[in-house]
Amino acid sequence: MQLRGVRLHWLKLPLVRPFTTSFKVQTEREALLVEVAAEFDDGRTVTGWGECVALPDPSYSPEYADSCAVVIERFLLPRLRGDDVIAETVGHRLHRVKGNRMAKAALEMAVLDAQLRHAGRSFASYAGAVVDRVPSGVSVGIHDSVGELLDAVSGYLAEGYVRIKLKIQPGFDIEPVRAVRKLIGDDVPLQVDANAAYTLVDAPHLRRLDEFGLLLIEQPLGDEDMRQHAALARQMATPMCLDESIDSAEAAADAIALGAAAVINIKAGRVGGYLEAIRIHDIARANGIAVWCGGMLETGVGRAANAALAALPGFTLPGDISASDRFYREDITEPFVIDDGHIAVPQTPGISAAPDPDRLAACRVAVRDLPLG
Ligand code: OSB
Ligand code: MG
Repeated sequence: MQLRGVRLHWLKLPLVRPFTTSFKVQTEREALLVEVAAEFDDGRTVTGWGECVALPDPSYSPEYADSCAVVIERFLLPRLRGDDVIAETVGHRLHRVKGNRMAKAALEMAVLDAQLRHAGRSFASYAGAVVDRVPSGVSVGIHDSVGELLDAVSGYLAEGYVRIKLKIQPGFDIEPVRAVRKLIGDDVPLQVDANAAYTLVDAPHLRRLDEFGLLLIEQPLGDEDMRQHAALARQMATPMCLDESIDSAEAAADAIALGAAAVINIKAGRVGGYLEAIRIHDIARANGIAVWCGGMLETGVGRAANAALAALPGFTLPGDISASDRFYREDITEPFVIDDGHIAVPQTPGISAAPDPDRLAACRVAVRDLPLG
């Protein structure tokens, strides 16, 4: 294919309620979408969509939405000139640009979307999905009081979510987890995510989480602290799961070899794209390491892709793939709904769900057509 047009859309969607993590309070999602027009050898031009998962500031990752926009325009697009662009070689063509994986992922996703739409093939079929619906977990933010947290968790359980993930931070950890475990009983899968808020000196404190029968503890230590995570894993019974630390298949292989990860949270954006995400799935599966699909408050555009990725056989734990209304009163695509604790795997051609033009226009705060050179 040949890229004939690339357009960036900056959107703002209000959240149904604030989402607080150890690093930030979010009250709205500032989303960045990549739209490509791809012309194929048969003369057909097909539109593809990608969602960039970067946040508006470098609080979760070094990348942020505007850095991604600049990198896409200045450094990535010039490497995708010519008529021989295919999704499977985008990663290779962009390899000399270091890092910037969220920017790369968004562009590769848009190219792959166009390619699959042109071929009339769903991403689920392309990637090797083995189920047509995936269990739906919910990520619950930090609350001002344990009482408010319990109300939130009760509400999500009533909606059918099959797994609860609690955000924790120093000062909001042992007692909230104890209270939630007591509320939900021993049978509901429960896990925690610290978003890198602790250090290894907190090991004795974090060990107190072992009594709650958690599925896993996600990224307690810093992004670069692979060896420290391995040390902490040896001191805890709760399985160690990495998120921020895993930015590539190589990092996943290292984490597994080091004993730093018994479980991996896979986010395609964080690792440079859905194709790298599949490679991490394959490495983990070959090593008997469980993976699950993380989320970044995606709009329906990216949520569609996550639901299909999570249908691969190694995704043996429920993902952060909630219904659209977990975050948005109105999504920009057909909303994803929770049915009997599950989200349906999209079977339509492409990897993304295309945004509704009216919703796109209503949520858009900026748009830019990028020069193709
Ligand atoms: O650490 O998994 C995380 C959201 C933004 C940034 C980081 C994380 C999260 C979540 C939300 O936990 C997951 C979701 O989209 O449901
Ligand atoms: Mg996380």
